Amino acid sequence: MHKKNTELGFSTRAIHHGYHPEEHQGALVPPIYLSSTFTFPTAEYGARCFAGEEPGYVYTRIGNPSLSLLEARMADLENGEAGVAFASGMGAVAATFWTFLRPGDEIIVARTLYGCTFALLHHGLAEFGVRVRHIDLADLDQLRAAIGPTTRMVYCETPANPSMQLVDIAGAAAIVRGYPNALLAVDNTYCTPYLQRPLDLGADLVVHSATKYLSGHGDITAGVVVTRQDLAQRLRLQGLKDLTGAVLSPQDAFLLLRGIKTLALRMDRHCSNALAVAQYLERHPLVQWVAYPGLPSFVQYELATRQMKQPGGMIAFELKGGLATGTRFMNALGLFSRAVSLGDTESLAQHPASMTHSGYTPEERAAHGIAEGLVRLSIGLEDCADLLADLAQALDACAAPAISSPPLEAALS
Ligand code: 4LM
Repeated sequence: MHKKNTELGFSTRAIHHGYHPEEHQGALVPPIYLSSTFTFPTAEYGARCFAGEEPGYVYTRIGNPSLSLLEARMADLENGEAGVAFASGMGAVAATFWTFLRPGDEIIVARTLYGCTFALLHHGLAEFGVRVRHIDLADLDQLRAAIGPTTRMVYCETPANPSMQLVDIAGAAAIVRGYPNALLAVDNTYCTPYLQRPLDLGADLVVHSATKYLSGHGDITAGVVVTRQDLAQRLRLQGLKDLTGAVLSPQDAFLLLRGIKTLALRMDRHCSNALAVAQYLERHPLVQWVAYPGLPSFVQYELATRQMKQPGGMIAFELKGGLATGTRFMNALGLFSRAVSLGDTESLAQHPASMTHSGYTPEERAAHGIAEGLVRLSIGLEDCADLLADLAQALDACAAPAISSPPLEAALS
């Protein structure tokens, strides 16, 4: 490649970064290194590899060429120094926590988090002596008041799963920077680096469930962390190698690299479809509220416009009649699949309180901003008119006869 990477467009980097066909028999598409172990030309060379004095590959749990390419590409797309790949998003989250937190440390986390991240914090770390403190990170004054010398990490998702609440990453980073022992880690799963780059805004670590938009096709589980070289090395040699062992398979790294090539194209379509759906839902008489960062009615609309390139493909909303109506609505959907996960080509609908966030108690959900009747949509890549028609018929099916769905033509114009 002749230009510096930073002068190249996102898709060019997503397709080319770090791969040179001439080093691989001219193969246009990267080969998969299906080898768990690597041979050493001499015993001395092997010993130097183990001592970290030789860069060669040793064993796939520590490194593998298929994983290295994926890690380099993700680091490039996030404008970071180094990436570490994991077998799932939870593998990435767990390694991040176990590597950098010790008993007596404090982690400050946003009010709302993905259910298993919440469970790991409360049923895992808290029981090992880490102090877990939830605050409303949308209010940076709360962070200023809470952070202190024992704070080792500030952790958030933005937008949060499933409430859609945002955190001002640059604002949070400016506060965390005043505490040299503290790291700001941002779960960027909902956005991907195409829509938001937390490291550019001052975060120390970016965590991904690559199972979602990065893969894009719902056929693997994977996770990635991008950060500085020194932190990545600790993540790899402690969090990945020793503490979790959550290594991604080279075959799945191949699928993930393939998905990332079309990320920008897919995200554009996810976003345009989601905006049309959110606008349609907002006008529907059966809808109580809609949270989507692309709607001017979204409480953090100004922050969304500043921080995210586009508003993303995820929508949270609640119907009048709460959970009972929401359940009827979900059961009436035909084209949308009732399924957890997100970021796939297929549109998905799920009910966080009984599914992804059922690890919270009802009291915890109330305290953490997760309405019992909240329905979450992951808007896929289907034709928008078909998605709107499916939503309209499902809403009609659960509405009183006097309420009917607004016409679809306006939503499509
Ligand atoms: C879901 N989410 O919400 P793995 N971080 C975020 C997530 O949404 C998830 C993970 C990490 C859902 C899974 C069933 C913001 C997962 C964990 O599932 O371990 O790749 O990612 O529907």
